Amino acid sequence: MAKKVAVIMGSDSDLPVVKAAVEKLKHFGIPTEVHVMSAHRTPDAAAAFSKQAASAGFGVIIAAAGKAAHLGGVLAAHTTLPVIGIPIRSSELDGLDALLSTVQMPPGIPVATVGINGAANAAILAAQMLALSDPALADKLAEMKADMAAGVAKKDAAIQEMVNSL
Ligand code: RP5
Repeated sequence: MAKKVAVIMGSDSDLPVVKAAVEKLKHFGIPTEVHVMSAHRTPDAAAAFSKQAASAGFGVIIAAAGKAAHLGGVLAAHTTLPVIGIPIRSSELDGLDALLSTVQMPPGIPVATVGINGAANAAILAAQMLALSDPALADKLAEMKADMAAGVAKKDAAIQEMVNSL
């Protein structure tokens, strides 16, 4: 059975950013669950979710949080599933606080951290992890890369045309 992805965010105020990850996962046809859980406000719920995630059929956990963003680390502490962190820009420090809190994990408990507000990349990385054992998903990712390359080639052709007309 296809593995699910859990998208956990520290607050519903993170949703406008996190939505891009959910949309991308749905685009790939990956079964996805989305929850609000906080490392600080609901630490027991976050730990309990992470502990049962593997047996509940999840293959990857995405954790999105802002400010002193410990959610990815707390979830990673309680599972051997890969955890991808999205640092959210929700503070006076423009997300640098969340980036460092998410990425600077001690040895033994990695959180694969994407850029600040990098929700789409988190979803693509999760898809790439699941694609290791899902050839159909790997095909969809290859198709996405081919579409991107075609898009760049089209832009390059337009630039050539514009430059030649100068
Ligand atoms: C973090 O604090 C959340 O992930 C959010 O980015 C930030 C602010 O949360 P709210 O006060 O908007 O609920 O834990």
